[in-house]
Amino acid sequence: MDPYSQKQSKRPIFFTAVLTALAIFLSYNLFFKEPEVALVQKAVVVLKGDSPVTGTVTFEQTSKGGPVTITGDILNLDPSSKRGFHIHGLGDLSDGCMSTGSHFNPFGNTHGAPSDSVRHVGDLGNIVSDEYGTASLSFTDDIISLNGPLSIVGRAVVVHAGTDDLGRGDNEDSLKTGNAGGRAACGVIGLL
Ligand SMILES: [Cu+2]
Ligand SMILES: [Zn+2]
Repeated sequence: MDPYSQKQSKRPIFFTAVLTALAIFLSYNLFFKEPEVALVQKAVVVLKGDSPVTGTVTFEQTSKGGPVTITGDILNLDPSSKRGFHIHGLGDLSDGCMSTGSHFNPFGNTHGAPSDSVRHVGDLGNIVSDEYGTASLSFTDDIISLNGPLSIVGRAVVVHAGTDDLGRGDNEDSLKTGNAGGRAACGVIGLL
């Protein structure tokens, strides 16, 4: 074989390789690479309902999968009591707090305490009021998020009229609602 024809025969292989690499690069970028979206770092909810309970609660997250810090004050609760505090799945207040659905539960788990490995994503336990009926919140949660599929933005916070038994009530409802009773106040979580 003469050198000229040998040189020519390598060209199609070279171009096929370049085109294949290009196709892989483009399809990776089009279909697999996560688009970079700005991190949601802060959200807020204003609570009210068919009871005197009111409040404002702020959520903060500094990295995508990192813990969420929850701060705020909730007023006019029963003095010195524990009251159920959850993220419910829907941001729908068309029928007041009743239309916010049940506890945010994307994994189909049973109800539990915030520290349980099996819990609803929305299970934030109880808030505790002082002798004046004020609960000052300052805690973190590792499960809820302001970003990605576990984002609570657009969903609701519900403060209940009773105490969440954290799934330890030894009855069927305990593993669904924690027997936390009526919905004293609620609000939709929005961007801040
Ligand atoms: Cu609830
Ligand atoms: Zn729950």
